Amino acid sequence: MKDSTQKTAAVGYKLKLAIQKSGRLHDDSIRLLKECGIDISNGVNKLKAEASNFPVEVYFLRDDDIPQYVEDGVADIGFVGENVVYEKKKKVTVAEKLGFGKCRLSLAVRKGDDYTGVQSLSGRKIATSYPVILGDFLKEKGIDAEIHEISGSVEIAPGIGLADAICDLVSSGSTLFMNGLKETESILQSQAVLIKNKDLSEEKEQLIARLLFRIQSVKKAKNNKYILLNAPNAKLKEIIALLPGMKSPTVLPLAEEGWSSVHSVLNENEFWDIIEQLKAAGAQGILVVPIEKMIV
Ligand code: PRT
Ligand code: ZN
Repeated sequence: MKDSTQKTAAVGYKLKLAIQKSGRLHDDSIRLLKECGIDISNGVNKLKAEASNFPVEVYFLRDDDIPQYVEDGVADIGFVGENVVYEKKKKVTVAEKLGFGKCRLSLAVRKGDDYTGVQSLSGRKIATSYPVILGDFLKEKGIDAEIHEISGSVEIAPGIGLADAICDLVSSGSTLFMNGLKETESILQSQAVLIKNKDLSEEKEQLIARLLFRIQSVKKAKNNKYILLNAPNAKLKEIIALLPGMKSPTVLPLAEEGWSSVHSVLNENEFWDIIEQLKAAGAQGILVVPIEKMIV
């Protein structure tokens, strides 16, 4: 791996990656690169920074500008929220969901308002920074409402009489709560994604494939846990049947006669269910260990 990285870098192919300069996606973007073994010098006050151990140059930009830069080929790829990608409607390819920056774009009205469904918004004024996504949603639902575009502090619009409803990003819901609003409809689930330019050279596509391979290994590792347990040999068959593993579990004899150590990998979604069943089947000394990278 290392040799081919150096070779590729030596012939001059380098990926240009755009990430958010500062804001909610910045730290997680840097962290993901680090988990992929890509170290960049701290470039918060710079326009760009270079990785020392992967042929990539990182550009620090405002999130709203990233789809345009990627469409134009100023950057080859970018990390940005799906909400921005769909709002900007630029010609880029969404290549991978990155698992951070999760939020939803939702409609909200004042707590005391009557709301019996989206049709309640007919003829009403909705404040948003996402006029394109909201417009498409209303059109699809056949609702004729007025969209009032504002660039920030959307949540205060109903309180100051600027709008009857809002359409904004929500994560914990506390901003809506503090402004006396209630969420009525979620119109888009969003997270950070890797977007790429539609017309890249074969060499750049190969670099992106290597980066995606690393990202997928990091994501898989986060969703899985390594599990070690002791089992009486008489119960081994039953216990092994409960474990999915990457192939089949590893079974090693313990120093104590009649017992074995069983090692496997469990997915986070089914984790607690399986642990309970393992205990009931006679497993003891269960250890659960995080996995750093998972190559399958
Ligand atoms: O300066 P720049 O233009 O780059 O940044 P920005 O200010 O436009 O964006 P920023 O940093 O606020 O958000 C970047 C991206 O993070 C967004 O485009 C989303 O993809 C993602 N994201 C995830 C969020 C949220 N969660 C989020 N909660 N973006 C904004 N919010 C805001 C929301 O607008 C509302 O004001 O947080 C408030 C609601 O949060 P809760 O927790 O109170 O519900
Ligand atoms: Zn922005």
